[in-house]
Amino acid sequence: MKNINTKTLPTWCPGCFNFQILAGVKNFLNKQIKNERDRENYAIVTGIGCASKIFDYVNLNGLNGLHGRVVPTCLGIKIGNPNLKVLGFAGDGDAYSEGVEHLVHACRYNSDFKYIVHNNQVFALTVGQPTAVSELGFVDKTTPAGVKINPLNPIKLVLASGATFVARVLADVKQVEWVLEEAAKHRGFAFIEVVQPCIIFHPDSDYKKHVYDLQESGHDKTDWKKAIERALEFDYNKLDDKTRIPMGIFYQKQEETFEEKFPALTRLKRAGKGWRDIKR
Ligand SMILES: Cc1ncc(C[n+]2csc(CCOP(=O)(O)OP(=O)(O)O)c2C)c(N)n1
Repeated sequence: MKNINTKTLPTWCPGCFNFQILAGVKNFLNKQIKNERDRENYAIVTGIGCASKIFDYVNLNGLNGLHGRVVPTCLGIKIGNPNLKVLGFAGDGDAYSEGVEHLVHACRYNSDFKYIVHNNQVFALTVGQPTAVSELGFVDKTTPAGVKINPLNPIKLVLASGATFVARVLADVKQVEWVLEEAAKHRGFAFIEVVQPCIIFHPDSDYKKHVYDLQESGHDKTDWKKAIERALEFDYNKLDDKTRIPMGIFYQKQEETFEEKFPALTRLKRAGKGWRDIKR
């Protein structure tokens, strides 16, 4: 992992599930990156928040940008050099509250980058305000009477918006590594939600007891209507005895990518170059 590590010590809380995500990401990159050239082919983009600190712990070129703006930054990089393999990371506040409009269009555009959302159902770095996916009744100092608005269902949203790869996994090293490998094989936009309970501001509500594996259950990931049905099984509200949370790949379809729609980008792709390498 020499190439992938940085010298920066993580400032996440001891025991934070972000460490599992980081380890999964590093395992994935370690298999993909064999030399300096491979490393140069990757770019990392993050927003702001605990999740986004991953930027400092992975030795890749990239941009630690603005809160809520991971998606347009990834798209900008792809337009600048469609050959780069771009990984975007955001918290749920970043992805679903501040930057949700970009997510809708990323699904429509189908640009070939991978978007990983660490969903802890809370604005963690700013110490616990509810996000768009906090459950009804969630209480914090800013919301003492509890959340009164139903949470957004991101899986339903991205499916409805035309995403071509939709997955949800737990913040577990092996699951993160697996889903990144599957997403890497996909040509086009990949939406990956990682359920990552915040041990301080939104503690683990026993997700592990409620999950089941979509692929083991025989789910047909090419069937969009079935994917929607599975998405509706969990509404991000409080878990009860009957709650079952599907995990794995909900949907996958190969479609023309954003880059393939524009001849100039296709030419760059064929030439293995970015704009800055082209003499004008
Ligand atoms: C435009 C903008 N709005 C608000 C903030 C303040 N802010 C910084 S981190 C953060 C919370 C991030 O929460 P989330 O994206 O869910 O990530 P987490 O910390 O939970 O991993 C907020 C609201 C900011 N930096 N910029």
